This record gives sequence, structure tokens and C-alpha cells, in this order.
Amino acid sequence: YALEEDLRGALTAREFTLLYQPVLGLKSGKPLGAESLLRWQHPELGLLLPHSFLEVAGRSELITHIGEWVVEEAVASRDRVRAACGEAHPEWQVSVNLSLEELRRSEGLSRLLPLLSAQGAPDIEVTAGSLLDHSEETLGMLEQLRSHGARLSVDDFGDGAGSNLSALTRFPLDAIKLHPTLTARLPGDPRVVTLVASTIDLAHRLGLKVVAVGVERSEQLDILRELGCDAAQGYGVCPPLPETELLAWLAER
Ligand code: G
Ligand code: G
Ligand code: MN
Ligand code: NA
Repeated sequence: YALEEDLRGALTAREFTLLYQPVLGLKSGKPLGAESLLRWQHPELGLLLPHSFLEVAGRSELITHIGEWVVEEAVASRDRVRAACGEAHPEWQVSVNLSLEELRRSEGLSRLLPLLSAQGAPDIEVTAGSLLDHSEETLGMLEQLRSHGARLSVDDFGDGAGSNLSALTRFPLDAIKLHPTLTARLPGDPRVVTLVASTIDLAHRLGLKVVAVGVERSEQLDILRELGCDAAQGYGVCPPLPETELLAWLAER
């Protein structure tokens, strides 16, 4: 199936959408913002998840254009939510997932940076696996994103390709997002409780915030709060929602 052909028309046909999954502050008990998650409403194949088309998009400059659209749309949504909620959520923020591969493309980073400065940057999440590369180029890209106002999170930290502790000392980071496989083993596995407690302590000593991902059950929320984790997201807090449903969810709280 020629997905690449379809991808070329998808931006102009407005077939991409973002879902927003709220992130809950564990000290305040209030939602702090939301992670934006890309979806493609394909005219024949239905709703497609990022893993089924981002690799194809990454073979050409299409990935850069999709990334730009994601940043512009997420920031516009953030500002609509702030306006709609009045004084309730003045600091509402969105995060976007960016792959370092898309920034490495010609023009990838240089087209994105002005967007960040223009309306106030979103938070940016980069997957921990991409930080295994300790090159000056990676460091330089992250420093530029940050100097344009984006707070940086390392995603999927603490398992698989995200087990690289020293990455926390090599890159200009603001937060870590714990790998959902760790959350899944809370609170039943005492070794994972110890691992998560130590990771939170380590991150805090390095001046980083900690967000738990994949929180599905209230016992997980309880232990994370007890361990001093800063924030949590997952189906147990709220699933990823279209903006209109997000606004309704916020209004109910
Ligand atoms: O809901 P979920 O299936 O969206 O996300 C699957 C994966 O796709 C996650 O690893 C997430 O980080 C990634 N992802 C979601 N949205 C985007 C996006 O806009 N850009 C990139 N590069 N990755 C995304
Ligand atoms: O960017 P990242 O790789 O962290 O992407 C987050 C992914 O986690 C998305 O695919 C999102 O749909 C998914 N997700 C969100 N909440 C939950 C949850 O509670 N449990 C699990 N297993 N996945 C979740
Ligand atoms: Mn993410
Ligand atoms: Na990710």
C-alpha cells in the first residue's frame, strides 16, 4: 500500500489530529497540562497510530512538515485551553513528542526554532533511546531547543533503550518520564518500588522533575505520590482526548 503517496496529501486535506492526555500534578492534585499524541484519520484505513506512519514519513522531508504542524497545532490548542478556562489554568502547557531524526534532516531544526519563539514554546519530549548517541550534534540540537524556550523531557526512561543513567548528566534536561513498564509493576513488586524511589531521588538531586506514564490504577497513583513523584499520566487519570472533550474534562474538575 502506497502510504507515502497518501501522506503527501494528508496535511493539506487536514487528516491529522492531536489527542491530548492530561498530566496531573501530584502535590497540587491539579492538571498541569497535556501530552499531545498524533493521529491520522486515513480516508480508507481509518484512524492510524504514529508508529504505523511516522517511519514512512521519516524517509522524506514529510516528517519535518508533520513536526511543524504538530508544534503549531499543539501551541494553538494550549492557548485556546488557557483562554477557555479563564483563571482556572493560566499555566496550562502542552508537550509534543519529537524524534531527533526529524530534527537532523536538512531544515528540520531551523524551521522549528522560529515556531518555538513565536508563541511560547511547548514542552518537548525526546525518547531516551535517542540519547544513547552522545554526539555534539545531539547536544547542540537540544541546547538550541532549550534556548528557544522549550523545556525538555526524556521519554521512556528506566527500561530498555532508556536505561542509560549517564544521559541525565550529559544533556540539558528538565524532566524525565518513567517508562510505563515500571509503572505497570507498581506497587506489587518491591524491587520496582525501590528502583522508582531511587530514580525519583536521583532525578531530584539533578534538578529534574519526574512524570510517571501509564498510570492505570489508584494504588499506583498513591505509591507515586508517596515516593515524591511530581506528576502522573495514564488511563487511570484520563485517556487521550480530543480538545473539545479535554475542555469538558477540565470543566468537570
Ligand atoms: O498514543 P500513542 O500510540 O500515540 O503513541 C505512540 C508513540 O508515538 C509514542 O512513542 C509517542 O511518543 C509517539 N508519538 C505520538 N505523537 C507523536 C508525534 O506527534 N510525533 C512523534 N515523533 N512521535 C509521536
Ligand atoms: O510518548 P510515549 O511513548 O510516552 O507515548 C505515550 C503512549 O502511552 C501513547 O501511546 C499513549 O496512547 C499510551 N498510554 C497512555 N496512557 C496509557 C496507560 O495508562 N497505559 C498504557 N499502557 N499506555 C498508555
Ligand atoms: Mn511521550
Ligand atoms: Na516516545
